[in-house]
Parts: sequence; C-alpha cells; structure tokens
Amino acid sequence: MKIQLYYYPGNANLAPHLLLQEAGCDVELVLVDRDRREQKSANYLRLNPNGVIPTLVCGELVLFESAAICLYIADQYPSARLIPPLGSSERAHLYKWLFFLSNTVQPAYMAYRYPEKYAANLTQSDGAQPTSGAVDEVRAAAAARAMQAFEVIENAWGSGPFMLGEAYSACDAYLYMLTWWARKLPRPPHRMERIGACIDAVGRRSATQRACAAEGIEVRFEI
Ligand SMILES: N[C@@H](CCC(=O)N[C@@H](CS)C(=O)NCC(=O)O)C(=O)O
Repeated sequence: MKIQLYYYPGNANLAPHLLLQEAGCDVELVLVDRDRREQKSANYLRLNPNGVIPTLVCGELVLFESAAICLYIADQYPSARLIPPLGSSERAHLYKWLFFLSNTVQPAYMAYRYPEKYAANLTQSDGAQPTSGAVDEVRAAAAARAMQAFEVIENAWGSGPFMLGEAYSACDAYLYMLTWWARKLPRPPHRMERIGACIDAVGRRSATQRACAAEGIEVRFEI
C-alpha cells in the first residue's frame, strides 16, 4: 500500500520518517509549505484538522499525531523490530518514553520555541499582542521544563546505547528529533552523556541519513 507522509523539512514528521526508512518503506513525501501556511489550507485541514505537520496517509487511513504515527509504523512492519514484543516490560517502557517525549518534552519545547502563542493565551483576552515580559517569562519557564525533562531521561538511562537498551526502537527516533530541535536550550540535551551517545548512534544509521537527505536537512547539533 502506498504511504504518503505530509511533511516540512525537519518538522515533527522527522521521527515517523526515520521509522519508515528503517522499515524500508517506499514513502512518498508530500511537502506542506509552511512558508505559504499550507498547513492551514482547506485541503490540508481536511486531513489534519489541527493544521499541523505531519499527517500520514495510507489507503483509507489518515493519521495525525507523530507519536501515534510512529506506533502505527512500528506495528505495521514487525520485521523492522521498531517496538518490543506485545506484553513485554520493554514494550511498556517504550510506551512510557514515547508518551513522555510527546506529552511532556515536546510541549515544553514548543512553548520555549513559540512563547508568544502561550503568553497570548495566558495574558490577553482582547486579542492584543502579549507583552514582551510575558513572552520572556513563558520562554524561560518552558526552557526549564524542557531541560528538566531531558534530565529525567538522562538520569533514568539503563545500559544503552539506546533508550531501551541494546535495541534501537521507535522512541530513539523521537528522542533524536526532539534533541535536535532542543539544541539551542541553555543546557542542550545532546551534551548529556547518555542522550548524546544515543543521538550519535541514531545519526550513524543509514535509515537516519536517508531520511535527512530526502527531507533536505543536515542535522547538526553543535551550533
Ligand atoms: N502533537 C503534534 C504537534 C505537531 C506540530 O505542532 N507540528 C508543527 C511543526 S513541528 C507545526 O505543524 N506547526 C505549524 C503550526 O502550528 O501552524 C504532533 O506531534 O504531530
């Protein structure tokens, strides 16, 4: 079945894309041009009513939310071994980390990157722009939340090199994406020992390199 991934280079499509490449899928990348706000176009909103990227289309199935897409890909391609066996404690840990990454780390990063969206909602009822003080406060608090969340991951690390141990899995792809996004945090996660080693290992995988090349991005952590 043909798979389409609606993407913008380096956006939340990156983790699902890494997994599609791991699984050897013949994926069609469909650009959603953020510069032209195509994510808010009527056509795209029919696929993803949130107006955000990514969306995966596979036959009749239309799926949004990058973590859900990652789990779907892992389930669809068992031979790629992107998720531990059903019922195992390793699988439970994968759920835990994937939810933590998408529920805690990602929203904190988003508030750090786009604080004006969060400050406006918190402080303004008349549609006026938030004050720069409010934006700065949201950004500082969000940075602290994101760094603390990455530290939780770092401190809970097992034997490695990957999040679940010896085997690469879907949560490593997600961690790679978020660690790259978060490279400008005051305490960037790629400099943490265990996360840094994992990111290096993910970056060396040929599937990662194919995905980044196909999206036209160069993933550099030091800036
Ligand atoms: N929880 C969603 C978040 C998706 C999201 O916020 N995507 C960003 C790009 S990384 C986006 O489309 N932003 C454009 C916008 O908000 O208009 C997911 O993980 O799929």
